[in-house]
Amino acid sequence: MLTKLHFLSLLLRNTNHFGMSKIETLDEFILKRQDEHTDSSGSFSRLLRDIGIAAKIVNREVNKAGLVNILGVEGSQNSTGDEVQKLDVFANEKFIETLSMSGEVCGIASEENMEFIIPEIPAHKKPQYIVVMDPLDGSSNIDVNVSVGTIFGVYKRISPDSGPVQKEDFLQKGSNMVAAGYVLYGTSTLLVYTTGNGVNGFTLDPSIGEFCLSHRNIKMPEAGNYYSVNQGYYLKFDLEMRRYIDHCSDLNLRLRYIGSMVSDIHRIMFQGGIFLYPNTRKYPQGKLRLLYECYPMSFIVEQAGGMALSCKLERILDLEIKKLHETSSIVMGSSKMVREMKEFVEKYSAIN
Ligand code: AHM
Ligand code: MG
Repeated sequence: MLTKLHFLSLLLRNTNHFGMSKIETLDEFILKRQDEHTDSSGSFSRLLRDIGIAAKIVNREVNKAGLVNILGVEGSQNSTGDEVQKLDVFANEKFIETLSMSGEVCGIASEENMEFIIPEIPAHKKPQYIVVMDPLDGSSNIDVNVSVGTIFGVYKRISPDSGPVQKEDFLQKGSNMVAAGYVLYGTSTLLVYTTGNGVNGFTLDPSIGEFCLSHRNIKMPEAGNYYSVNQGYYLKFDLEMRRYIDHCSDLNLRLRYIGSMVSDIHRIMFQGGIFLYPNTRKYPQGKLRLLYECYPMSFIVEQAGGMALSCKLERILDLEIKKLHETSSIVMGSSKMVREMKEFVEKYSAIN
């Protein structure tokens, strides 16, 4: 018979009496973390849970996209001039809708909207959280059934909560983020997030419709065999970046470039490597958006033990931001490799 003590010890080991691991869902994980903070109001936990719900809705749509003919270009252009596809619009709407209804968010900024959004807030609530997001990253992959992702970051507002949020609430450095995460809609759907205390990953189990803890305390290898860059732009990169890319090739590193930052970084999170989106002639300030892409992904990468710098060798999380849709060059990934890239840039910029 299962004694009380035996039962407790199994519980502590997170296994059942058949010796199988107990599944820990995202909601359970969030609640457990919340219980560790006695002063917590639960607002942040509810916000994270709602992000999980929106991700499940988008996942459902991503999976059936081919069937319902939702694929294809909608015809409009997003704020940075890229073509907007139907699934981008859908994902954007679902995230905004879910976050707005949660009552835990006082402002949302999305890569798909020129301006930030102020949700309607129930009279009895004074939410403190701001969410910034790229609802569907890597949208050029949608039509061909290749992985896409969602990126999100969470800030606390800094303006007085007696009135609506202000632009300054959004234009905070990445180092002020209180949480960041991504969802990868790939062969499996994964939600990976950090609140500044390590990184954890949850895989969606479609049979029960829950994100289940699958990757506890993710640590990125210090180095790896992969580099990820759009090599097609090689001639448009600065000399020092070209030299570093030559070096990666000399080392016989494997080039992998999916064209979805979430997917490319996800590989590096587990297998180690380096991801680069340098400034080019077309994008002299880089292409990737600081607020929606670079800050959140850098926060996650640093929390996993990696590094994230601009091509001017500044720490991404310390960069000042002046516009919602500001872009930056970025190099991120395994710490040894990013440090080595830094040495290359220092060496070759000294020569010029
Ligand atoms: P998106 O958010 O509009 O999809 O664009 C961002 C994507 C990144 O995921 C990816 O790293 C990059 O753009 C790919 O750009 P390129 O096709 O210029 O290599
Ligand atoms: Mg993007």
